[in-house]
Amino acid sequence: MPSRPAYPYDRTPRVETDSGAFFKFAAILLGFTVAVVGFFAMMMWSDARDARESGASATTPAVTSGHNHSTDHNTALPLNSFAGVVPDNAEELAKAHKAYDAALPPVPAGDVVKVHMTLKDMTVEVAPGVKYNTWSFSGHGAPGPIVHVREGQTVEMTLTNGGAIPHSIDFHAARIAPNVAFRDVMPGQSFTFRFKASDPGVFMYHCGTKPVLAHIANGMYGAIVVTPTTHPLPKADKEYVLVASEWYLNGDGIKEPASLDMAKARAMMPDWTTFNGYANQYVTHPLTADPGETVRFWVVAAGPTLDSDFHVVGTIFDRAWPNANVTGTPQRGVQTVQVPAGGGGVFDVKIDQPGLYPFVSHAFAHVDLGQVGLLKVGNPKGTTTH
Ligand SMILES: [Cu+2]
Repeated sequence: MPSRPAYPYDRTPRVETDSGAFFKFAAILLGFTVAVVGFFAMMMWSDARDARESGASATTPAVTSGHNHSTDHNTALPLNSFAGVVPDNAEELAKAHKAYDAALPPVPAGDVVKVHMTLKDMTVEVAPGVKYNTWSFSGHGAPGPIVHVREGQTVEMTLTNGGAIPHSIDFHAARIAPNVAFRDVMPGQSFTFRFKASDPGVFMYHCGTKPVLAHIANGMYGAIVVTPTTHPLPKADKEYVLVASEWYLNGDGIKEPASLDMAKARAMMPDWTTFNGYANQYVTHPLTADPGETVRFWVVAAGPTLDSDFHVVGTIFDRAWPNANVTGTPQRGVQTVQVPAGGGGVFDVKIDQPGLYPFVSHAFAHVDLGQVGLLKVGNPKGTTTH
């Protein structure tokens, strides 16, 4: 159990006044009362926790395997933060980590694009040496694969549930009855639905099975880019997809994998925030561009709850399409754009001067927790050219 200072009681400066004895007595009495109440509260909490844990261990083999309510109570109050907790060899592990490929994949040919994801319960790293039990859309961890189609193509989506509990997939790019298309798929089953990608932009997809907070927090999200054809975008030389998200851990994930701490997810107290699922991965393995190239970022904030305030340090967006409204006129000369949880944004930068340009969520707690990367333009001095 963590020891927290009993703030503010032990930090309140002592102020002596002339009104003297009564207030001193009252203060002592109050202090005594607080201590007694606190003691009994602690005992009750401890009993409740023991009861929960013994109950949970008797009925639930693992928090990854089901909708059991033990996941709701892994951490009792006060909530423990594991922010920034990494093993000693974190730097080495970060270098060895294979970064999620942020490059926008090409659009498949044909009128119908078949997408098949086989869902798998798996352990991934969300930061160097920090393991987490995810429900992964495709056996690659989180986010799921980048889906790229052209406006007007039909997406034929098949979800095979290789996990232990029901899951589903909700595409924000679709206009479709959710009770039909986004329905739960039972373990071992597959389900196929189609939708026409008529609205260009970058959209989130995610599991929509209840509790959605838990399913998204466990890594069930990704991005689909629908490239516009009716009103094509200006040419870009490099295109990258970034999915911002946050992780809520019930342990540090170092010796054994962490699972979801639902209380922290509800309290919006993440341990790590990431681009493409792993803290700081593009700091160690920067995205690249040549000087003078136009770089396009397709950004989704998956949450589950927090927005991402997208900003590239050392430059200004040449074009920004807030809310990924790519059929509209882009904003120019914009510094930071909010990408709402469950929403997207598209951002062009054109950088002439070689250097290392951090891209961040400028809500800076996010940077501290890992939602930062580097765009390496050219071969700036002082960096390797691997
Ligand atoms: Cu799910």
